[in-house]
Formats: sequence, structure tokens, C-alpha cells
Amino acid sequence: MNNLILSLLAVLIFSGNSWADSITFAPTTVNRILVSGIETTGPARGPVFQIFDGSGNLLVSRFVLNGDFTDLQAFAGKTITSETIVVGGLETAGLSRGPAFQVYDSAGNLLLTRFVLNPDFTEVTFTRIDVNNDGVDEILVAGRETKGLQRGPAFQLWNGNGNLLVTRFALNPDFTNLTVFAVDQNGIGIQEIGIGGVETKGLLRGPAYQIFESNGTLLLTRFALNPNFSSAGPLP
Ligand SMILES: [Ca+2]
Ligand SMILES: [Ca+2]
Repeated sequence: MNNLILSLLAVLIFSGNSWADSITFAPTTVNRILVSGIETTGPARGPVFQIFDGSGNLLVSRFVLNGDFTDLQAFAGKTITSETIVVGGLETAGLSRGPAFQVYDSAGNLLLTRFVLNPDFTEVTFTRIDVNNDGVDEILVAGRETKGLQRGPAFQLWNGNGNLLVTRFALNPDFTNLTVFAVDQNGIGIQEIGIGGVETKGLLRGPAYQIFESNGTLLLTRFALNPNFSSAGPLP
């Protein structure tokens, strides 16, 4: 689908309302388009995703999480044996329960809701990763604990049934500007978890990354570039 059609879709969908966070457009696993955003004025119904077929026909429109959520992220994957839509965000008002994700089937039916990490986390990202190479995606959640115990960067791995597989703090509390990525570090077809950042306080050693097995075992720590890059780096 070209940019003209996407732009036209955006105008058709969002005219008349205001939207917070970035509106994102992403492919699904079956040649459809996933659009997500947060409606913050007008009816102000909060986070929503929509699915369009290749001809631009609206197939699914679903309000998700609740109106107290910010930092919406949405992606399509196969967290069960069929396609699912995963939406994540931070509940920063109301009950303020922190980061959570929901899994929907491709028809827009809610399969599960999970609050993750804890309410002291910010800069939370949700991505899919197949850590055991079985064709079913796991859900990788990462962020920084910046309040409370302030333990810094951490990640969790969840399966599509909502079971927590591992929780692991990474790098150290002086790291910011996190990036999370999947990598087959040893080349045997099963992905490991990478987490990179910049040590912007304390020892100020600059950028570094770590590689973990999916069970949380640390495989590698590597500093990169040099400490002069300590104030650089995009936010995820
Ligand atoms: Ca898997
Ligand atoms: Ca591997």
C-alpha cells in the first residue's frame, strides 16, 4: 500500500478528532494495515486500533486498554497459533497501574490483559520476539524503573497466554536511552535478547549493550563507541 493511500486513510479515519501520541501504521501478518492512536478530545475514548484490508476496507475498530493510558504501541504477530494484535501502554492517570498490554484476536476480541513490570517504570516498549523458534511470538517488554526502587533498565518476557517467563534487570541504573532488539547471538536459529543504552550518570562510560538468553542468563556486556557519546542517542 502506498503513502497516498495511507494518507487518505488517515484523513478519513481521524478527521474531526484530535489524537495524542503518534498515530502508527503497521502491517499485519496477512497483508492488512494496522492503524493505532489515542483519541484525546471530542469523545476522548482513549486508545484504539483499526484493521484495514488491502483495498482500504475497515475490518475491525476496537477501543483498547482504557482512557487513562498513554504511550500506545501496537503490533501484529502470532502470539498464539493465529494472528493476534498486541497493544501496550502506560496507565498514567486514574488507577495509575503502570505498563500493561492486551492481546486481541484478528476479529478484535480481547484474549487477555496483563499489567507488567511495575508502576515505577517509564519508557516502556513492547515488541515481539520468538525466543524458542517455534513460530509463536513471545512478547518482550522493556523499560526503566525511574521511581521507587529506581533499579534502572529491565525486561520481561511473556508468552501469548499471559504467562510471565522471565524478569531481568539489565545494564545498571545509570543507563538511559534504551534500545531493545532481538539477535541470534550464537547463530543457531534461536533469538537472544539485546538491550542497549547509554550510561549517562555515575561512571559515564557511554554506550553499551548486553545480550541475554531468553531465560535471563547474561551472555555478554560490551561498551561501544566512546564516552563522548554519553549525551547522544535517540529515545526508543
Ligand atoms: Ca516462541
Ligand atoms: Ca541464538
